[in-house]
Amino acid sequence: MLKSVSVQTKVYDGQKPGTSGLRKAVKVFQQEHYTENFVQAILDSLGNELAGSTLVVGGDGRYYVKDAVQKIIKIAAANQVRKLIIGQNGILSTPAVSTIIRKYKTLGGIVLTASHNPGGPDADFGIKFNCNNGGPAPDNITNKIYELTTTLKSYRIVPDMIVDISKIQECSFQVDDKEFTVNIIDSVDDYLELMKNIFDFGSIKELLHGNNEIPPFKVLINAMNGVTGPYITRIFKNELELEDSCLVNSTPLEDFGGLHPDPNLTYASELVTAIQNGPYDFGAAFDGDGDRNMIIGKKAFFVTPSDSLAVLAANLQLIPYFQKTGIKGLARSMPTGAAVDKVAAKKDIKLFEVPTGWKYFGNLMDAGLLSLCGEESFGTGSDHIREKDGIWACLAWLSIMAKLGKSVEDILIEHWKTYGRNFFTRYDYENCETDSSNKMMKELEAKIQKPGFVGKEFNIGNKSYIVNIADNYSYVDPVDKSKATNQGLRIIFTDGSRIIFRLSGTGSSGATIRLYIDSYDDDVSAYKKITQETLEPLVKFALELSKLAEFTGRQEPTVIT
Ligand code: VG1
Ligand code: CO
Repeated sequence: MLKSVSVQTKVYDGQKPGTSGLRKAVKVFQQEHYTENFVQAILDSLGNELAGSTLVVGGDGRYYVKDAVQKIIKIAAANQVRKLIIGQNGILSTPAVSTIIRKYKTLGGIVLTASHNPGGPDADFGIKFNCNNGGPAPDNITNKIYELTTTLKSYRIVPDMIVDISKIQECSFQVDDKEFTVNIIDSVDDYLELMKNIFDFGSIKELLHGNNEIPPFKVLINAMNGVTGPYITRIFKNELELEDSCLVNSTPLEDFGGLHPDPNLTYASELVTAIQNGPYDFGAAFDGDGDRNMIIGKKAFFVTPSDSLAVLAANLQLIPYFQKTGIKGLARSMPTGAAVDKVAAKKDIKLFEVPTGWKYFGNLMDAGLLSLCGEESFGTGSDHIREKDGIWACLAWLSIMAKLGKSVEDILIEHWKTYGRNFFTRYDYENCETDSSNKMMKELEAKIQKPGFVGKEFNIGNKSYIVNIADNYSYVDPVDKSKATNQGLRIIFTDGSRIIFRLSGTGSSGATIRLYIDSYDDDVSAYKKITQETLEPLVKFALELSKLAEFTGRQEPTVIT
């Protein structure tokens, strides 16, 4: 029989989860007791429900995942958890964790990932807790976890427990007279089963391989050395019978092969170049933990995530899952381009706007109000789980294309002709100095909230804009009435154009300033326009108004999407 012991610890400051879990440098997590403290706080936050519970554990395969899994096994065993379900080698994509929590009705899950942040001994790690609905813990729970970390005096652990997580197996132990079970499962099985229930794999297969009348549809899929490797291999190679050469970077690596596993035009340039120069009709890339996606068409025609959401919304009825469930509602995060709003209005579907972060969609889905949602940050998903889901988005696009029989570009152009076009861009200024970034935001907030700012007219480019709303965005959840404040500075003009400034909540050091611009154009020739040219005057105005260069010393953004 194994025995648990209590270990004295000291409080670490700053264990406050951000937009999506606690993210810090690996070196920070490797400090003595640091990871243990946070895991103990997660378990303590579950109160009476913890004893006898089942939890899911898995991560994106980055450096330190395996160490963290072993620590979690030891701590969970000592805290009367009855069972852990763990992905083989610690591998589970974020959407797979959500799937497994829901399928086996567990109390929740611990996700080991820093998502799109680089991995390796000198890069980032992260820990996130998901609740029994399969979704990221909401603010009241992450606040509770944080509170617990500030007073923690000790944690419980079973020092002698070791489980071989490389083998699919179920093993049971006696710990302090109670049974404790660890079930190491195949990382892909449950997720694959869900995808097969949602989509018509037969029609996707026909699209990909062609038939007597249509040529094969050539795709290139890039896992960016992240967790989606085994998933795309099973789905696209084994099930849909694509050749090996259609899948790139499909082995999860602890340092993502040095890549920044963030699927956008800057960091997924390898995919963009390959599609630009190759015979491909379609390309997709995913982030480290598999919840983000980028979709591009022939010659690397780029689909902005805001447009991707709108196109999926307009064509959702072509996917078997939604034929069964109906379309209950649509939603986007506040900074996301408002293209989906036009679809909702035309189809008379309810639309919700929530703060940045997937955790804000969960309540709406649980209440049966929401079917499809997305974020401008390359996140798209539906109520099949409670996380955004990169591979799901790719399969959704392929399903729609199989039915419509059109190219990505033609689908977009037709969409813009029907609904008008929202031009959207995001400028990221990564790793700025924290104090000066905060100061910039504070000053900007004061400026836009001065009496007279609303109603003011500005000549920007060759257009005149009148400020309609200027505020610091806050949100009241329509289901449980919880409030989220300080979610970004908004300047909204009477024509619907929007300028938004936010500080990122996922960085591991310094501050990242995000500037989002969204502007609607219903001119029939809007489809011919170029986004960056179109939005340049609004960008320039936003930078001058905020004095960003003055505060941060940055002339250029790190990333433009
Ligand atoms: C970013 C994105 C946000 C996303 C979050 C987590 O947050 O803007 O839309 O939900 O990352 O995505 P922030 O606070 O840095 O802007 V992931 O793929 O890290 O789970
Ligand atoms: Co992610």
